[in-house]
Amino acid sequence: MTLSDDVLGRARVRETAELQAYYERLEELDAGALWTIANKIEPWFPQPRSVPMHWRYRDLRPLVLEALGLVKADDAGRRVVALYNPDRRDIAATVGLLYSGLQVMAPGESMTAHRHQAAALRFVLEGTGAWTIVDGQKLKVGPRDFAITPNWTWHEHGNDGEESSGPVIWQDGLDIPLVNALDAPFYEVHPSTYQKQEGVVNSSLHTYGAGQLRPAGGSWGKNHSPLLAYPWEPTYEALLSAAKASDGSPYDGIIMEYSNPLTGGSVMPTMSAHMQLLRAGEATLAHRQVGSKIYTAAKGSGTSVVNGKRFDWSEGDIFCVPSWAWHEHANVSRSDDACLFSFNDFPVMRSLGFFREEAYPDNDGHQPAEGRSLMV
Ligand code: GTQ
Repeated sequence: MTLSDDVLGRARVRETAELQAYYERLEELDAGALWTIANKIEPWFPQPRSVPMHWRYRDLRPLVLEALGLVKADDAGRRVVALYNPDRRDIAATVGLLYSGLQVMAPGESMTAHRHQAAALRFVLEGTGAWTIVDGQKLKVGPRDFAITPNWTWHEHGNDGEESSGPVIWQDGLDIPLVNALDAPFYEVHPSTYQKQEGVVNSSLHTYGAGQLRPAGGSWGKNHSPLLAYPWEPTYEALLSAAKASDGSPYDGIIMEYSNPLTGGSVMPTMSAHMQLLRAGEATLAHRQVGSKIYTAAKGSGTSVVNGKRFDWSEGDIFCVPSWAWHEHANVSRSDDACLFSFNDFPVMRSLGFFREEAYPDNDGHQPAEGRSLMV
């Protein structure tokens, strides 16, 4: 649908030599005529500079591992291969104002502690020895586990696996481009280089991991989830269990949001994450939302179509959906289920009143209640 700007209510001034001369005089005063740019800066709908992208794990993995021999952890700070949207390299964005990368740590390695205004999340792709200490609390995470590093919390990571257990590769997700766009970044290295570990390993999981039960009394008072790690097994079980009771969403299959157990809301104020189950043979309908999303194939393989671009993904692949882009997913396997992990900036959109969602319209431009698929 193309909307004409040649209407009352939009800027539609015809350029003349006289106006041109006037613009030049304004320019000298570091000013300008709004009507020359009004339609551009107030588009009818989102115009993301990010495009749908697909990064294949089999392409990236060898290069990520190669970094182990090329740079020392202490020199790199974080040994990460960042994923860039082509026109957004200048702000280090993977899509929209979200950043993602693949971090690699060899057995026995550990990184120094730091904190920053950007919030971070991790999704483990491979390796069994990964740990992170967040504000003194040590978490151990394994493949397909999800963990959060809320903004301004001290954090450091490592891999205490045996030589034989191999490197850890996990995916980082941060809101660095958002924080930078708002001119709000701060960064500190830890005064003692490393944190002192407090309490038992995985203490947040022991305390808040029961899901339907929460510690009685007490107060939390922080704007992020007190639960810092979300292991794969109960996540997958929750999806399988929900699938017994419901068909889920026509757009997403069985989809669960990782939530703050105290509020039911998103894990952090700027980013939320989901895990979804696509049953064997399941194909979803197309929809779109205001907000950017980064998907990771956590289990199995499938196909997604994002604004007409088709991505055939398998485990470890990452792809992105820019704001307001149509997208749908399919698990083409007849026998195996597939799971997609994703994270997004929807909490930002929701808290600012920007969030919208719509189903792909039918040929008459109607929004059919049951939706429609673009998959061919
Ligand atoms: O682990 O805190 O991929 O600060 C990029 C920047 C990870 C981290 C990244 C970071 C981190």
